[in-house]
Formats: sequence, C-alpha cells, structure tokens
Amino acid sequence: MKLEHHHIQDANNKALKSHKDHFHFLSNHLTNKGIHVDTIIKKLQDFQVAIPSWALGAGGTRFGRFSFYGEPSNLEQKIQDVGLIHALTQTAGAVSLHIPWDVPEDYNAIKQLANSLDIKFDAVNSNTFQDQKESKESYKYGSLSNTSEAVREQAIQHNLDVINIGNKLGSKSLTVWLADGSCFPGQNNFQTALQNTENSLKTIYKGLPDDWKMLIEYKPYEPNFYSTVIQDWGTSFMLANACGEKAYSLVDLGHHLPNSNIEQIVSILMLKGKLGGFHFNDSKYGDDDLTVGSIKPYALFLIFNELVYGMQNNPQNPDLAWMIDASHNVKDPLEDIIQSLEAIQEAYAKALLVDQNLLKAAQLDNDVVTCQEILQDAYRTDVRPLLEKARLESGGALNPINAYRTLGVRNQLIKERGKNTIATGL
Ligand code: PSV
Ligand code: MN
Ligand code: MN
Repeated sequence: MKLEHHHIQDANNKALKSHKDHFHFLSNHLTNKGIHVDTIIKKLQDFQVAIPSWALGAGGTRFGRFSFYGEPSNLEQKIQDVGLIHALTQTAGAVSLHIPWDVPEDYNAIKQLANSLDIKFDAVNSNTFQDQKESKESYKYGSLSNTSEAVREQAIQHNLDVINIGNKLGSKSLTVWLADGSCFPGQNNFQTALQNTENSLKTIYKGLPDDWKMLIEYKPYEPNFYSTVIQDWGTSFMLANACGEKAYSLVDLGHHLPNSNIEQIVSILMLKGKLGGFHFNDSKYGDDDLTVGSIKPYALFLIFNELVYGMQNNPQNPDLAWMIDASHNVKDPLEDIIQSLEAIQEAYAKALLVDQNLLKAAQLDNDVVTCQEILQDAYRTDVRPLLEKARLESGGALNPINAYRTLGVRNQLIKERGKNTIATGL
C-alpha cells in the first residue's frame, strides 16, 4: 500500500478550519513575544527521525508476543511501512536497519523503493547479542569482550560486514550495542572485558570509511544482570575517545538507572563534541521501550532544551543520528511510532520556544525563579498547531493518527499481507 498526497488531503479537509483558527491564535501570540514562527516551522520540517526496521512488527516480552495482523514480513514491506509513516507525518524520512535481520537480496531494488518513498538509510546496527544459525562461535559469554579470540574475531568481522552492507545502501554510520557483561560476581574480569572490547572496537574502527561514524551505545543492565561492559556514558565516551574522532557516544533514553539526569549527560557530551546519536523511547522502570513522551514528557522537554542549546552553541558536535527505539506489545506498531514522532516534535518545538538569551541573563542574575518560569512557560505552550502547520506544508496529515484510521491503513495492510505475518526482529 502507498499513500498518495490526495488521500492525505482528503483526510485533512475536515480539520482544516479548526487548524487555521488555532494556528492563527498561536502564531499571533508567539509573534508578539518576538518569536519567529516561520523559523520554528522550518526547523520542525527539517527534523527527520529514523525508524528502526525492528519496530514495525508488534514487539514482545520474554513471556509472549501478540501478533498485530498485516505486519511486514520482509525488508521491502518494512520500508513500505516506513513510507506510510513518513507520508502521514513527514518526519520519518529514514530507516535504520539491523543486520543480519535485514540483509537486502537486491540492493538496487531496495534503494529504488526507499528513494521512491523519500526514505534514506540511516545508521546500520550490528547484532552480536544473538547466535546465528550459520555462526561457528557462540556469543553466550560475550562478543567483542569475549575471553576467546576466535569469538572476538567473529564479532569484529560481523561489524565489518555490516559496514559493507550499509555502504552499499548509502548509510554513514554504524551503531554498536553490546549485550556483553556478566550475570554473577566473579564471572568476568572487569578490566580484561573492557580491554578486549576497546581493542575489538579499535579494529572495527580501522575498517570504518572516512565519512562514517561509529556510534557506541551504553546500557546499565539487561540481558546481563550483574555487570555490563559498556554500562554508562562515561565508558562509552572513554571508548569513543580511544577509537578516534569518528567514534561517538549514543544516548538511548531507556538506558539509564532510574532518575539519572539525562539532560546533563546530553549537554556534557555535546560540549565535548562526542554525542553522535540518540535513541528515543520512554520508560517507567528500565529499558521499557515505551512510546516517546508517554511517561515523562517534561524530562523529554528538558533533554530537548539541552539538545537545542547544543545544536546552536556547540559546532564541535556533529549532526546527530536520531532514531526511535521503542516497540510495543499491545498497540498497532505504526500508530505507536506515529505517537512517538508527535511527542518528539512537540518536545522539540517547545524547546525552540525557550528564549536562550533571557535564560542566560536570569542564570547570570541567579534568578532561579525566572529560570524556571522561562522553561515552564515554553513547556506549557500548546505547540500542536505549529506541528500541524509544518506537516500540512510538507504534504503530511494534520492529525496522522486520525488519518491513519480514516484511511483504513491497517485493514488495507491485512488485505494485502494476510493475518499471519511475522517480522524478523526483537
Ligand atoms: C537493546 O537494549 C536495544 O534496545 C538497544 O537499545 C539497541 O539500540 C537495540 O536493542 C537494537 O540493537
Ligand atoms: Mn537503543
Ligand atoms: Mn534498549
């Protein structure tokens, strides 16, 4: 199924009048405060977030998985789904592939399909947390950190293969997330595990094309519950520095212990020019991978406030690879992603409303109350008319979830693909 522009326009017609009224009101209000509404709308339109290929089917837990009918069962269909989301939201102009789940059979055909839907190939992800049927060595006790040289070599080679695949598609970065760690005290020598990981990453780094980045993701626990080799931003930062200037840290919102100050981590990494990528999701307890903004929307806004500050003031930090890393068991996966994209754009728009000069002046005066007022005034503004305007002008839907439902997208997918489809992935 492909959504044409006129389908979306039809869906928009009913809501157009109310959008215009709301937009008019908000845009007057913001303009009177000296805010350039057009600049914000342009920034929202330019902000594109990659969709992970493994989030297009229903997620599962280790207790079970409840299928959502009409799920994609191959890479073509996954890209078609990203195309549907992008047509509605105009915010999902990229896909992030996981290898070996998504190895293309016909590179040209895949590239053409993606191109026709205005989808780019963002970071490619390696997988050394599962054993593959054909693999000789097992990752049961780790991959890049393993005590066995043969296992480390296999994992290194896999990452080099992933770079090669990504290169053929036009990707420009490799994301490495390792499950490596230990389940019980004494199982691992912490120093040997880190040293092995550093050496392995350095070998992969040598195979990185000049215009590529290596993004090193951290996570405190799970699947290992006693220790994880790359457990926090400090370890990831250390490894990125050891590898070289094309290596960066990647922050995944769910990969922190409860109440971590993620906005401060983001800010410091950008100051040091080492924040390369970002995975969006939300969580109540751990790496819950819940819909972005569904649990802690104010925290998301504060993080965006630092991201916006960094994008404006830290030329030493590169453009970031943005990706949604959420998937859910009980929602239609496409609706889940659309909700995440809306929450991301909303937090970004609110952060763009923060008057950085006023905030700085209040900080210099140690006027703590005014500092909070400035942030909360931006946060409390209902920016949805700005998001609608940005989408409308780009050919997207005023209300993507409504349009998805009124256009009967899921039913159409079920008709085309059937009921019992299963996507490869987590
Ligand atoms: C596992 O925690 C994980 O969610 C990481 O965040 C990776 O980015 C993703 O899986 C894919 O490997
Ligand atoms: Mn992640
Ligand atoms: Mn995760």
